[in-house]
Amino acid sequence: MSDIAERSLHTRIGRSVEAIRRSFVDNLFYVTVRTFENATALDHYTALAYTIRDRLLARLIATDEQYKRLDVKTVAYMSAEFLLGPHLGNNLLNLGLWDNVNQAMQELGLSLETILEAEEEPGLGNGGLGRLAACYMDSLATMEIPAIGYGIRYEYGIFKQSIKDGWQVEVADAWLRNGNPWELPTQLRYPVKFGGSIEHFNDEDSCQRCRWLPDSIIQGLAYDTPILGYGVLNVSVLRLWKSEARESFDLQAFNTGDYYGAVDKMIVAQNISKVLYPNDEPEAGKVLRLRQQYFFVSCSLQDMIQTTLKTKGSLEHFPERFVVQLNDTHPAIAIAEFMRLLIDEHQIAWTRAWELTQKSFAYTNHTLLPEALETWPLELFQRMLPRHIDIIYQINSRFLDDVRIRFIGDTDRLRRMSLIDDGSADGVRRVRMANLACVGSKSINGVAVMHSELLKQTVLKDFFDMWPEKFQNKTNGVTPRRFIALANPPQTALFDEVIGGDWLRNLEKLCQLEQYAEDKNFLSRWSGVKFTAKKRLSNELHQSYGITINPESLFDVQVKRIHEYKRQHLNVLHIIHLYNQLKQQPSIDMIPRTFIFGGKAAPGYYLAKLIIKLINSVADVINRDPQVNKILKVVFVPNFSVKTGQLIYPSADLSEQISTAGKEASGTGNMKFTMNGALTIGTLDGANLEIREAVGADNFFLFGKTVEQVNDIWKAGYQPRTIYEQNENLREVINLINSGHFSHGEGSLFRPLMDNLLNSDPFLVCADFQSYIDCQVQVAEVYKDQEKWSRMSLLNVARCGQFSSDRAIREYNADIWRVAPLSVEISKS
Ligand code: NBG
Repeated sequence: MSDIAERSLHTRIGRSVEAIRRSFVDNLFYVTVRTFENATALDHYTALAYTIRDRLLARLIATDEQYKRLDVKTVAYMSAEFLLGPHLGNNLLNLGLWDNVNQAMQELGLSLETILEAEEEPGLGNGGLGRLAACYMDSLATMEIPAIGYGIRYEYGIFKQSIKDGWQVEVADAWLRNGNPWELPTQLRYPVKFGGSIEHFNDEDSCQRCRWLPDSIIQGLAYDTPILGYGVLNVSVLRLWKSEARESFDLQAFNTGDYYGAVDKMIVAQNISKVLYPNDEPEAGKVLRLRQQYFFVSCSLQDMIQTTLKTKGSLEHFPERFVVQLNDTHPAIAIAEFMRLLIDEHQIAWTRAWELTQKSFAYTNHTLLPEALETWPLELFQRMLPRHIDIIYQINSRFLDDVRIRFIGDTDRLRRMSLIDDGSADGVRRVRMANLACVGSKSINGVAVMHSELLKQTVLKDFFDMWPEKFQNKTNGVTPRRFIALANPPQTALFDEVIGGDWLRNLEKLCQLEQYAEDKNFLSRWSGVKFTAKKRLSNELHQSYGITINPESLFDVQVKRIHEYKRQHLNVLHIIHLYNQLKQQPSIDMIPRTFIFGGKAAPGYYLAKLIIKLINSVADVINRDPQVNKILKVVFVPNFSVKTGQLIYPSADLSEQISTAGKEASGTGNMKFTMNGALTIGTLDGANLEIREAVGADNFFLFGKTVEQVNDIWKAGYQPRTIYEQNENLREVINLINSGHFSHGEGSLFRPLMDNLLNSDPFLVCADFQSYIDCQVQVAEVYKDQEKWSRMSLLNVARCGQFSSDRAIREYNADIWRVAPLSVEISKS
């Protein structure tokens, strides 16, 4: 090999500091077209991203080649959301290149930290559901389970939140504006049809067939993002679809001279993958959302079918080649689309097609809130997907025959289980996506023990009666690579030192930390780790927003989507209660606390936005008041995201998990906090239950009504106003808000929220108020004893191993997917 060739090879893949440095400088010039002197932080980021991308390609290719050669069964994780967070740091970690890159940047006089900061994060999800999908992709690769993620390449992700005058303001998230080094464009394209009509006909063998005559056809183009495993060579692919007009778009329009008509159609096609919908809002007429769902599902299934035909020769073997996990009902239309593809396009008979479907799909439910269960107006569905509604009717008719046989004479059950809501409530007939998912799947799971139990007792009870064997629990997990190693380097270094190397892949090994629970020396190092994280956040907040907080104070943190059921307003009521105490008794012995909030409200969710305004208004008054602001501080960190999460989780002393019992399916933030040594104040809801069991009741601050008590309260006829009248603390807090104290005298501003609490209080804020503030008193008591707090914190971490997404993925694989792991190898030659 010539010198030059050897060097170029080296700069592409070499792992040495020198190779990385050279490669970076090359990329800075040849990719971003900047001289070293003129380059910005973004240019540095881009150059480094390409440098790192080059170094992962060999693994990607090797994985692809080995999976293909051995024709392995593959998990297809279908999700409308993947909330990935920044890639660069994660890829450095997983490639084991962190130290060398850090040094290479230092030698160039650059800071790796500043470069990492410059990455735009792909916000292709709303919250926990999308982040879970990202954690699962990470664990699938790390566990060496062949997998592909399928989703949508939204041009605009979840909106960016800024705060103006205390209110949330939404700004479009043009995350692709500066390009995206991590995605590899492919040539994979599939057509997707919409609208029109269907036609039944007999084929040459006199078989009844159906033909779909769509009125438009668009095209999906695949972009692949490599997802690296940690400590292994396996790389999974996240395949996201972008919608396009077909190249030959609407020739007819051209021929008749309607150029602008054709252009309009092209724009309609491109719009499908344009923007992620924020959730937590009423469905009302989101035609585009149904289009998005069908679009990505259709592309993904066509892709899997093509692969199966290529490798197995026949779709009879589809269930041996793929198992499709439906992440909530957003991709549930896949059941009908798979049937259509098998029957209409691959001439498989109905009965066989249905068997193949039921063997291939599995469904995860993520919510108990009835209003969040997806349904689509039948009329809309029919107009957009005429063939699918026909198939759904047929599935339904056969299914209801089975129900009739099982439950003779139970007509109400038939009505409840039907895939079609007959519109008896509001006159609008609807397609029930959860029912479709249940009927077409071999397994149905909830995301925490309690959630899975409640599913069986409530929203999916009828399906449980019918098929108890389909129901499972798979408690959520989160990846410790991102949420410990990347988020909290000092903690990682300490664990490396005392447990040794591979705890990040075997999180249960954290149990070895228990032996230090009585070791004062260690406990003080442990508090030191926490203090470092608190200082880091304090500095960051100071730099970015000019806010000063005291790292010695208790960091009391609630970061998650803003929603009434998550009860950020309960937290605020407690803050005002402390404020009242301080105002009334300035010399009271109160531990200093910094309350940190973060989270986005759905743009159309008025009360959630009013909660944000309330937090900021209370912050404004408290933070300015010299009588209290040495003790209390309130901060709303704008634009909560994966990136800000990585900064905030490690800094928390106290994790607020205070949803009304029975409302939070699992929660995953709760796990991220626990892994970083925060103690939880929480209700018996979602995975809090399992966290409390794991870490020990003594190391968890429990409060609030249980699910049973919540049900009893509603049965007995809940009267929040009576609680208000009887509870002086609550009355003082609510009266102060209503007096306009936090709104420049404008007492009406928070009325809608306060009236809601007093008149209906759908999430039992009043009922849990006293229990919550009592529990907060205990928190403060324990915090006074720093050593005790530190011990409890250490025990939380030592016992949180089961909340790694690796454990979750292992369980999914053992009980649902049954895919054989395969270690990818790269020959040294
Ligand atoms: C959310 C739940 C959370 C859960 C995540 C991931 C939806 C529909 N559901 O409790 O609210 O942790 O899913 O399972 O976003």
